[in-house]
Amino acid sequence: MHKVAITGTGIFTPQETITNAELVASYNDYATRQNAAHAGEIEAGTRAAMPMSSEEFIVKASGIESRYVMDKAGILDPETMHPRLTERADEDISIMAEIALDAAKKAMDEAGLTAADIDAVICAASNHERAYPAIAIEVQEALGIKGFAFDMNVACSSATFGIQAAADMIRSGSARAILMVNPEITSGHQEWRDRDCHFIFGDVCTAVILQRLDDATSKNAYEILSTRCLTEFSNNIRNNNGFLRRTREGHMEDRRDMQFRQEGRKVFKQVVPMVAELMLNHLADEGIAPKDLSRLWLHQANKGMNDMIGAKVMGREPTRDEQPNVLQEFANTSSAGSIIAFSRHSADLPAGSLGVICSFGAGYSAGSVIVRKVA
Ligand code: CO8
Repeated sequence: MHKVAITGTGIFTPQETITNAELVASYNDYATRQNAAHAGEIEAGTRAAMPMSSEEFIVKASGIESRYVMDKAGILDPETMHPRLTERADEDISIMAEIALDAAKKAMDEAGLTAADIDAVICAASNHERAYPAIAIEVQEALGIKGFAFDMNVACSSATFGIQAAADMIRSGSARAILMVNPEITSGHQEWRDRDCHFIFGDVCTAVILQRLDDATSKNAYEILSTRCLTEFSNNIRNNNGFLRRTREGHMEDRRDMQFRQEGRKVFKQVVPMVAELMLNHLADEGIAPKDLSRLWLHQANKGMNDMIGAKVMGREPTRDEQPNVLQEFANTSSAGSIIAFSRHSADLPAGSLGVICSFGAGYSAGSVIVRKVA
């Protein structure tokens, strides 16, 4: 069995941002127009008026202040309320592959690897822009990587599950080095017309290089000591869009259940203990005391969730340095969140430092990756 290390990470960040103030102004404009258009039904009591959103609520409930998006104009236009992305010809690179390439090149640079050094590509994300061919194979082709590639989806936990899949393959010898990318265009399956969730998500892409520890030359390498994944079925985060849509009466209409929806409060209450238990059991089984951890790179969904999970795992309130959040700037970027936190906040730790990358979300699903700084 070979030892495995994360030797490079990269982030693609879209150029446009939406602040809470801009988001709330657009949503409230949309809600006001809807209420005016349906004033008669609202007055007759056959339709509920759409409630207004507020910046204060968003920051207090989630900690999110801003988000990056692929198309600001379409999302903020009260006539559209979703991104408008230009259709591309089959011969042109797809948008998920394009942003994955940007992040991948940065990760490969940090690892000091070229395409010739990489044996496989995994595209792990919470949605894919088409059924087939796999986005990962398109990325593989564009980079000139030999070997194989595949897509996988475990919602917000896709990156940690992807790390486990890649680490297991490298450990057992079926690949020496693997590129894992997480292109998350959440704005495409987010429901921007629902005030309960319109503030939650942002777009980004992360990339991670994993390779044999023996081959690692990176100045920022982390050995993967152990990985653990967990799933438990729940309908509390759900999206019904899928390939059977046109087979079902009425499913081609503009339906609420074809975008992201959740029971946010239930998710909060059920996922926090599940994730804390997963991390604590994982650490105990590896003989690592929480007091020996230098950093937690947690999934970036909600500041309150992270505060609670961090306190349960560390046995005390972690400092901002021990548990860095990026959600105030990026919002929830699904699987990419914990990787952004790791990418931005891992170079400063000294050799020997221990930490955990952990993501969690729909499924339910949760993944825990214990790492130790090499160099
Ligand atoms: N402005 C003002 N008021 C609001 C707003 C708003 N925007 N939204 C809701 N309210 C109101 C509610 O209607 C409610 O009013 P009332 O008390 O009168 O009923 C009140 O505020 C309180 O609402 P909540 O109980 O919903 O508020 P919470 O404190 O629970 O906060 C959160 C809501 C922030 C959603 C919180 O519950 C949360 O973060 N939960 C965890 C969510 C989570 O982590 N989910 C994971 C989803 S990500 C994932 O798994 C990946 C899926 C795939 C990616 C999808 C990409 C699109």
